Amino acid sequence: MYKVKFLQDAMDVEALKFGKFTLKSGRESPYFFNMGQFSTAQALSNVATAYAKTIIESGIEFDILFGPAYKGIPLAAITVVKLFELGGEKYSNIGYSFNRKEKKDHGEGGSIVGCALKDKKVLIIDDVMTAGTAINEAFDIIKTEHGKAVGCIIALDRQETVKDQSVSATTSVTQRYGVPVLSIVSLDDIVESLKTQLTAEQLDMILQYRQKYVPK
Ligand code: OMP
Repeated sequence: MYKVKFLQDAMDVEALKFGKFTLKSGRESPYFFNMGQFSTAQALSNVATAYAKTIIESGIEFDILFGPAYKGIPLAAITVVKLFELGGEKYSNIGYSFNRKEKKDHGEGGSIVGCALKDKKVLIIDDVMTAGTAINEAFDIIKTEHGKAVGCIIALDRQETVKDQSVSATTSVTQRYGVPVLSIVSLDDIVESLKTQLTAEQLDMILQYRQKYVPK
């Protein structure tokens, strides 16, 4: 139910757009998901609810929710609060943290703001996974900080292959790091839930794109 609501909210705030977009990977996509469009109190509260419910349902055990800069920062902050509101006592001591893009050499110093990652079970939170480049950087940061990455949660799994590979980026992350990748929704969910709201041409472009980049 929260998946359908999340997708409807994404349409309402125009986070989910259809047209012609060039991705970080260089691919030309007929759709794009822009998390930055969730920018008002109610929209953010709904986003946090969808992330928190996905995490709670998974039962994954962790100490810290880590949001890589920049887009992961507000996501970690709002979701950790929502986890406590919805999940209660079990989540009361979950910490949050994020990295600075520029290392600070004065004041408290360091590159991590919030809970230190050392010896902690860390869940990474981010917006979208396409080729997995952004998430790989987050795993590197956690390793450098001597934390233990136990999984990732993203809003949208585009389910795409990484260059030259036969599996999706999310599967490849699971294989490489041995941890689960949770997502609120996937491209399949977009097609299923929104097909009646898309024009025949939009749907056709998305199905062609899925055929080309999403492994069976
Ligand atoms: P990868 O690093 O290739 O997994 O791409 C994920 C990043 O691409 C996200 O963190 C976004 O910065 C951006 N992105 C979106 O925000 N929405 C999309 O629908 C697609 C992308 C993208 O460029 O692939």
